[in-house]
Amino acid sequence: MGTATYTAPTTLPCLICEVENSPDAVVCAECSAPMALIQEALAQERDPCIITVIGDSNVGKTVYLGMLLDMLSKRADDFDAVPKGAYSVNLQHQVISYLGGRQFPPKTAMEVDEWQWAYYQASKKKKGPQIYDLVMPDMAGEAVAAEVASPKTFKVIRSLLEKSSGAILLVDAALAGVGSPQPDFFALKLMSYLDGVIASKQEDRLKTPVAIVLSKSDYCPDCFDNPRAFAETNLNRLWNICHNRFEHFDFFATSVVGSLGYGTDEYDNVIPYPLHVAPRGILEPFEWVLSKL
Ligand SMILES: Nc1nc2c(ncn2[C@@H]2O[C@H](COP(=O)(O)OP(=O)(O)OP(=O)(O)O)[C@@H](O)[C@H]2O)c(=O)[nH]1
Ligand SMILES: [Mg+2]
Ligand SMILES: [Zn+2]
Repeated sequence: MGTATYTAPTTLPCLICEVENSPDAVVCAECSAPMALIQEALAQERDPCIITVIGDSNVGKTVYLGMLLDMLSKRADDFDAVPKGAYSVNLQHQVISYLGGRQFPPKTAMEVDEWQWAYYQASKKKKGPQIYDLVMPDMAGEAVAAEVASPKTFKVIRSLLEKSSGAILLVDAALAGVGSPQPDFFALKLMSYLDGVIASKQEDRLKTPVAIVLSKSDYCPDCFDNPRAFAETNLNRLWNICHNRFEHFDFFATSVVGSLGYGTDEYDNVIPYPLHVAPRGILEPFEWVLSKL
């Protein structure tokens, strides 16, 4: 009677969806987020900061995120970033290996349990001891599209966005630049979905920073000269919703490859091959998001 004995927790709440899981689970039973994330977050005793990379299928999320993580772990600029858990390195490893073999990585599977998640501890050397525990999953664009079209199909996406401190929205600048309305409409839908998920009071503009990354800008170099002007002209619907509903947003031109070659696959589809990797504008959006947190 009265003797306090230590008992290990019988369940652990998922970091993303808060559903209780058994401590030896590998992935969350509800949303498939890796439980290693939760163990890691508990060990840090800090609330992790979730930055979500979103965008349509084929906009370049996997390539961008893999490259970003690789640059962070190579101490680009004055960032210092340490992957937590070997699983965090998989995405970057995969993307860099494919690019090194002059290929783009395959498309991300729809199944949530096949997404790669990365948990990084990042800090800026010049800015003193502030540490960010960054959680960044690589989602499939088709899952994002399905969730936006009919909410609750992919609960993990909604939970993630609710918990996100910042978002990086990728928009295909190459498509927008040749006059396709698809990137603008998809981005508009995503922003209005995001608005619905994080809105607290209707009248207030949202404070969550959103970096809009104009991907594949190597196809339209004028993007680099003035990303905002490019967006105002070619992504006007997105431009307007940003101004009306978001307090912190900005546009960034990025590209991962310097030159492309073309070949055909087994079905005679023409596909591009990255002949040489020349990342441009990868860190800027990320750095901007951190500066607004
Ligand atoms: N020119 C150019 N093409 C790119 C660049 N990044 C990606 N691409 C092209 O875009 C395609 C899709 O890139 P991914 O990163 O797989 O796209 P994703 O957004 O992850 O797509 P899902 O996994 O389907 O959601 C690649 O196969 C390349 O053809 C870039 O910087 N420049
Ligand atoms: Mg992908
Ligand atoms: Zn979960």
